[in-house]
Amino acid sequence: MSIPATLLTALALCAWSPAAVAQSTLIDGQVTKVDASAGNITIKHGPIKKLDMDQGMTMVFHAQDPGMLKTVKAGDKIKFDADSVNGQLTVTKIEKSK
Ligand SMILES: [Cu+2]
Repeated sequence: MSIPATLLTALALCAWSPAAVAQSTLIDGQVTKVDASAGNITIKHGPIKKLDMDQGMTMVFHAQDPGMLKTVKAGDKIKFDADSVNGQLTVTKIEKSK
């Protein structure tokens, strides 16, 4: 008995797509300031099409989880994701880039 090629292709796509999607949605940036007491982080970032930012800029984001701010410091290069949460621009994910 052999597994149909179409099924193998479907399995391969399922395994592959989450990583591809995650990579394409992260935004390149650099931390310029961390204000842990206010729960804010200032990031110099590139264009963010989904938030209508066609050009790079430096701006303050709210951190979704205050713990995020302990993993980065001013000067760090990061990849991050941001969204508008209750009308506030919020960082939902941060990864240090190498
Ligand atoms: Cu911006």
